[in-house]
Amino acid sequence: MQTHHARICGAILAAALGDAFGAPYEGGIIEQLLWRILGRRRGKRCWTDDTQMSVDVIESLLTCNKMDQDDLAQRFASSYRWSRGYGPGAAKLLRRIRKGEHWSIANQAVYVNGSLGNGGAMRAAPVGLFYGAGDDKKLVQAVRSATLVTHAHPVGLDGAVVIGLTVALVCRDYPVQEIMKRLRLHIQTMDMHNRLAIAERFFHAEHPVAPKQIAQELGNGIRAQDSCVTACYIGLALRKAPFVDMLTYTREVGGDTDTIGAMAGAIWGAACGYQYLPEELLNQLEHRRYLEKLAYRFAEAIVQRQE
Ligand code: F2R
Ligand code: MG
Ligand code: MG
Repeated sequence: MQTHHARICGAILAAALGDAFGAPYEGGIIEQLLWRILGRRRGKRCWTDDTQMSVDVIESLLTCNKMDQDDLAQRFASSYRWSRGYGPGAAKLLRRIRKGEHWSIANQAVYVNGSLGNGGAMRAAPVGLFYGAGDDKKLVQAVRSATLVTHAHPVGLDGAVVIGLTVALVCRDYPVQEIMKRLRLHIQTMDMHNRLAIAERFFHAEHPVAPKQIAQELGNGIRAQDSCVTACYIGLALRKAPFVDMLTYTREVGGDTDTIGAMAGAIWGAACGYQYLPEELLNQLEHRRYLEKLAYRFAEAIVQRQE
């Protein structure tokens, strides 16, 4: 597998692993008990909404060869299953779309200003990879369009830009300082700028900052401002460490562990490539072969676009 292919496949599979192996630790005791029942199928680790919606994004991009919001909305709505652990607002919104409401109405029907959850960011990596070779402006526009289908709030949109742009830049080996500089150019809310400023301070430290401090200062919650920069920091700061160390660190940060794991995983995978993912974990992943084939097809399509 060529380097660029390996990085694209790495980003997709690492995100799925981060999701499936983070899910048992997400949320409070009730969510964790529920996931003990729902989270295993035929001996495999199930993925959650994070991976399902990323699969929808990839399938949509492969079919339409561009970001098509109407197509995406239909895919999100038809693959929705409560057992994948969707966000409460997202679940309501997707059921409305299923009943025929247009996404541009539904995305402001649950929360007046739209959702600021991290559900747009958790599926932004494939958009970043697909538009990665063009200029940042086009990429950011595509990420915002893909996010808007369910997350109209400026903070929800900014969270997706943080993840989509970071994945695209790390895939092309940009240094951390340059990634931070470019993120600052495209982020529109103070909430996200403040988190980025903290992360930049942490990047100057010699070793990765302790997970507890990350949780306190960057956040570990379900809202975009409490998890996207956190994942960006984890993925970048631990990109030279083994994948399992990144997973353990994410678990210690706690909170929304499946989503932080999925977003940090995408960054880690784009930096390191598929070949560095542990076989032992891949073997436990639900629908591993399907995901690998999809990721490979996606990588082929991206490389063709760029030729
Ligand atoms: N659903 C889960 N995990 C179950 C744990 C739920 C937890 N106890 C909790 O609700 O705090 N995980 C999956 O959901 C996350 C992605 O969510 P998404 O798609 O963004 O959904 P939603 O519902 O739109 O937003 C999530 C929560 O954010 C708050 N929120 C959003 N917009 C808001 C607004 N405008 N004003 C105030 N609050 C807003 C709400 O609490 C939403 O429930 C991922 O973790 C995924 O794994
Ligand atoms: Mg989830
Ligand atoms: Mg989550």
